[in-house]
Amino acid sequence: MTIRDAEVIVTSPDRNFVTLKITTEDGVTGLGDATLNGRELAVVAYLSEHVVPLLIGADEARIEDTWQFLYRGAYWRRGPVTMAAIAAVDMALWDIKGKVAGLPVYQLLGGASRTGLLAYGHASGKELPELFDSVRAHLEQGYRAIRIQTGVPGLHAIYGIASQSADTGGGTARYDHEPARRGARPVQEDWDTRAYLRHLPGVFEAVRNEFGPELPLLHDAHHRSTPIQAARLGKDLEPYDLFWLEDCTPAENQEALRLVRSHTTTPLAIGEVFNTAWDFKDLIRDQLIDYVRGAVTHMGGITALRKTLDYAAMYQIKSGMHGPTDISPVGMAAALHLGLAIHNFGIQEYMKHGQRTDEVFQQSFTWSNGLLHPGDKPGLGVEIDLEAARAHPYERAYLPYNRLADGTVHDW
Ligand code: CS2
Ligand code: MG
Repeated sequence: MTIRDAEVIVTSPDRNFVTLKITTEDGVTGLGDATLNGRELAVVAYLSEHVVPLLIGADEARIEDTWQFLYRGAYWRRGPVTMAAIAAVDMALWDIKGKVAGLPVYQLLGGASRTGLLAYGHASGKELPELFDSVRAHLEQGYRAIRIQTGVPGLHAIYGIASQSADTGGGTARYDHEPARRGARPVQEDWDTRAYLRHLPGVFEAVRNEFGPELPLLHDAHHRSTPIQAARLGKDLEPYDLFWLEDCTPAENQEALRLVRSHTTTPLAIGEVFNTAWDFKDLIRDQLIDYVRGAVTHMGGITALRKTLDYAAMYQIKSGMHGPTDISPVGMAAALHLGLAIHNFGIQEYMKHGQRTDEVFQQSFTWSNGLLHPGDKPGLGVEIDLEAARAHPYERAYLPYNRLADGTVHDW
């Protein structure tokens, strides 16, 4: 068979999503997620101008060869835009291969290695009472692991916390769908690492005192500390036995993790902003991390992330696939199929999409008793309602950015 058509679909139910729909000459369709939060139209252009024309007439069964052609044939390699575009093609071809075989993708990847996937949710609160309520709400929803994010005294709007703010009319911006306070121009948030480092250990002591020592707790430091600050944070959090400390320091400089690692035994998760195995190579080889945070959508697809995770498995490093709501239901489904099949699965991030998103994307995954499962529909198990998608046109929405008290731009 060959590819007859490839359509790039942009829709914005609860937020912007970019979806690639490939159709074979026999009418078999496959979906791929190409969503790059805040830079969606760059991927749309890359797909529309430089990928879709090359797919028409290609053999959809040749997934590896197509991946290598799109990666090496472009000459210019790597980067979030290129790899999200390749990821969408890869996911769509796996979706098609599963439908043609009559098997869910995880069966094509070697079958299930577990009954379900441990998931973690995002508890947040500006202060402890609100945070505790959020933890309880997530426990009631069945989460067996919970990420803890709080406000910081003296700071007005920071990542991970729904915030009262003028630009949301004074109402509390909804965090539960993704980083709040997004607009057609990047919204400025504030940051003070020393205040954060002073405050956070006390938050985890209070959470442990309230919820006990067993509950797996995670925290996302979101790239904001220097290596030595990250080392101090990891050390200060050791008494609270975190499941992981995420993005403790910007990791383009992979050497930085060597310094952090030398000071703390707190498990480290890195890589949601990475897009190829090469970004992870030294971190894995030198065992500087414990979890690979790569997302199928950003890492070039199932084919590429599987290879990265197989390499990580040699060092007993596990998956911790990125799964906020800016990973579409298609990208999430791909993560669940891959996570079910690999041996070194660690944990899956799971922020529930909104109702409008669920109306656009018909999904077949299950979430019960704290575990996710991709379902057994052939392929990825997700379909898109084009009419519903068209009812939610794209709207420009950038992620916030940070400035320090002296006005210096800082990692968000
Ligand atoms: C966060 C993300 O979920 C996480 O771990 O780092 O919400 C991140 O802020 C967004 O995906 C950025 O688009
Ligand atoms: Mg993160």
